[in-house]
Parts: sequence; C-alpha cells; structure tokens
Amino acid sequence: MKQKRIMTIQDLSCFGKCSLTVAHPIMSAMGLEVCPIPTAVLSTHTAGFQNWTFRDLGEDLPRIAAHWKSAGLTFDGISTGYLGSEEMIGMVADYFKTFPEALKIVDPVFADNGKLYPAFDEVYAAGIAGLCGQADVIVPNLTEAAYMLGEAYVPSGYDEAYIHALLRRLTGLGCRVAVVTGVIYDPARQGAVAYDRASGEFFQYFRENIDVSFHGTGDVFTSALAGAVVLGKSMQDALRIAVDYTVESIKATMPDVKEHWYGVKFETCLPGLIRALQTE
Ligand code: PXL
Repeated sequence: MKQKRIMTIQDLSCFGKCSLTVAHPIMSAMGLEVCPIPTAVLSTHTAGFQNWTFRDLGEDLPRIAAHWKSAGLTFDGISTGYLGSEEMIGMVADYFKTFPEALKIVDPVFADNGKLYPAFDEVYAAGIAGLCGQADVIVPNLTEAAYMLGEAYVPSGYDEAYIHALLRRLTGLGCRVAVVTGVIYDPARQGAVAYDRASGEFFQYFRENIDVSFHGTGDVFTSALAGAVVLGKSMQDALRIAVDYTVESIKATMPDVKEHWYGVKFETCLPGLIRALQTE
C-alpha cells in the first residue's frame, strides 16, 4: 500500500516536548512519511519558561513550497500548529492553495485556560480563525473556540447542547469538521467531541478526567488525530485513538509530575498507539 505523506508546519522548540518534536515522532510511529516545516526555532516553548530564544524562519516557507511544487511533490495531509506570527498564517494559507490535494488539519494553538499565549493577541486569533475556514478539520480547545467566535469563554458548567451548538458555529468558519478538546460534562470524565458538517453527525469519546495539567498534551492529541485521519480512520476511531494515547501519555508522566511539568512522556506510549492502529 502506498505510504501516506503528511507535512507538518509548526515551530521547533528544542526543549519542552511540543509542536514538531512531538508531531514528527508520533506520526512517524503511526507509519506516515512526515515532512516537517519549522516555522521558527525556539530554545524552549513559551509556557512556563522565561527568556526563550526565537528565530523566525518564515522567509523560508514560500521557498520550500516553491521547491516542493517544482519537484512535483504531493501530500495526503498538511497539519499545522503553533505558527508564531500573522505573516506566517498567510504563508500557511498559501501552502493550502499550493497543495490542494492534501487534507488540512489546523490546530489553532494560541490560547488555553481562558488566556492567550504570551506571544499572541486578538488580531492573531482572528487570523487563525480565517485559516480554520480553509481547513478540513480544526482542533481548538474551548478557549481558542471562544476567541475565534468572539464569544465569552465558558470554563465549566456547560452541557452537551452548548458544545454541539459551539461545534456548529465553529464549522460555520468554513471547515468541514470541528473537534473540541478538553470537554468535561461530568467532572469524572474528560474527552473530545466532533461535528462533521457534511454528514450532520456528532462524535465523542471520553476517558477518566485526570486532574493535572501538562504542557503539550494538545499537540500530542492533534498529532495522533491528524495521523489517524490521514491514514483513513473514521472520525470516531480517530477520536478514540487520540484521546486514549493522550490519556496514556499523561498517566505515564504522573509519577514525575513535578519534574516533568513541561511535557508528557509520549515516547514511552508509542507502542500502545501502534497497537491501537493495528487492532482497528
Ligand atoms: O504546545 C503548544 C506550543 C507550541 N509551541 C510553542 C509554544 C506552545 C504553547 O505555549 O509556546 C513555542
């Protein structure tokens, strides 16, 4: 069978287990050919560290696309994460036009827990909302969903009707499928809920709610989801594979929660992810 090929466009944070250092190994383990495009190089991620270095590599993005196009390369998928600047959002939109054959998965990555990440503002959030309109699948958390829709963030106490209506409004941005992560209806359970505008179906998958917050779990989830979707899994299977893998990665990190706050030990759980794909 022809190997699926995905490009992933996001930053390379050298320390901290997020973005490319998570997406590349996870999707490679899933059997995809992964072509990474670093948008920037940072010494660490920006959540919890201070004085990180940041080198913008935006200039190279159009050049890489032009070269790949002239070399006749095609892609089954494009997944995007932390981009770093509004200019970069425009460049990624150009990639979407240059490689129309690819399934496009956009993780907004600009906010969490009701707050924007340090490097971003409302203008950036609006730019990402525009990019989400050009994607096939978007993967916001509840904070990003609220910012993109210009609504108040509802941290808890919502019900299924609220989440379903939120998902409908998110697909109104222009994408076909919206997935929201970090959904908690019952304090004992946490999961992801998806809506496919084309079929009108909702999907959901929940696991036990582990009351701890690690950085980078969103990137782990989106990498597994993007890999599964590009491999041709159904949305229901993709949700289960991605939620289970994220939960297992969090559990593997719990014994070291203090020392390992910056990211999860997703590497040690890769064998389980590979098994989950084989048992489909
Ligand atoms: O995990 C998301 C992410 C990715 N890359 C960088 C970040 C963050 C979140 O803060 O700072 C550089």
